[in-house]
Amino acid sequence: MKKGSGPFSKKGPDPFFEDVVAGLSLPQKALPPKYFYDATGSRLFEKICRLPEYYLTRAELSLTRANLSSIARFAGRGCELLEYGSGESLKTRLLIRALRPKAYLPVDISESALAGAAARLRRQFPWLRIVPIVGDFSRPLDLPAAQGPRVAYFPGSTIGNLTPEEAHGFLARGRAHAGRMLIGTDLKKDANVLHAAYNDSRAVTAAFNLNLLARVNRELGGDFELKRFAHYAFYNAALGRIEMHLISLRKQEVKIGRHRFAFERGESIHTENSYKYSLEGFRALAANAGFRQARVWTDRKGLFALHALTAN
Ligand code: SAH
Ligand code: AVI
Repeated sequence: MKKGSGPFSKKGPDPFFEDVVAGLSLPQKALPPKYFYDATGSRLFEKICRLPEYYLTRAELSLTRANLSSIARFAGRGCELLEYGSGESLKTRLLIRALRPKAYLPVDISESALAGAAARLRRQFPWLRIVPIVGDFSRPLDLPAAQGPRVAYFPGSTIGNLTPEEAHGFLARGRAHAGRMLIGTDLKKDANVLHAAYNDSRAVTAAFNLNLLARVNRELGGDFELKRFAHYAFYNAALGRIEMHLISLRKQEVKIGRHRFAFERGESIHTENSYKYSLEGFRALAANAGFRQARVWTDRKGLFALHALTAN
């Protein structure tokens, strides 16, 4: 078990432990996707972004490059740039070059991804004030006071990992952080294209999904046998989302500390939703949370969208 963490940590109850126990006690077992991103998970996600089947990153990069000057006009040069779920801050480099922001505030739950990105950005943009913030955007965030106009950037379709209700709450809270937002969403499309993106031929997505169980073993002393679970991802058309699950390949029991969890053969742990929005669907979601869509850009293939939102 990782030192200083786990159920018996001196720092008080461990939210990871509590969320895992609560999630595995539900009738449909579930684990929150934010726990994918330990150092291994963040590295695996970076690999996913480079897979031929995972079109999302390339589509968003290409639409950002193609529309950089109008994106910069919307954001306003010299603003403070706040980014939620910044990861390796790949697309952000384009924005930093175009906007020359006064400060860059990347927020991420993954300490390792945040530290790696900040070090690279400091080398690439020595003039830029970088304020990395380890935090959880699914809860109220305590941010340093803004010293000028602040624009929030939430690329990658990470908002799609929230349910529409959670996304509404996130946007409503975000109004206190920034009056303008740039949000990347994956668009609805042929289910075969979606299926391939979440079932890649090199099984990197499978490794990313299974790492969640490995992390429970490493940090919470769980005894999941990874070989006894399989990655499963499918498009739920009725709900407009990819669902990722881990399927128990046999009847078994898993221990985490003093807790025991029974699995039937074929029973699943629901690990992630990835919502795909139509342009109108996301515009309506943003409007309900108090944002007007000022602009929207899409890539040439119509795979991905970047929404420019202004608080009403
Ligand atoms: N923005 C990058 C990375 C997307 S991956 C891109 O577009 O490619 C999702 C990122 O959000 C990861 O870096 C992950 O660590 C972070 N993340 C996921 N859930 C989070 C949460 N609840 N709070 C903060 N960061 C979170
Ligand atoms: C971070 N997020 C937007 C990714 C997605 O596509 O939902 C996470 C991911 N899950 C499987 N592959 C990538």
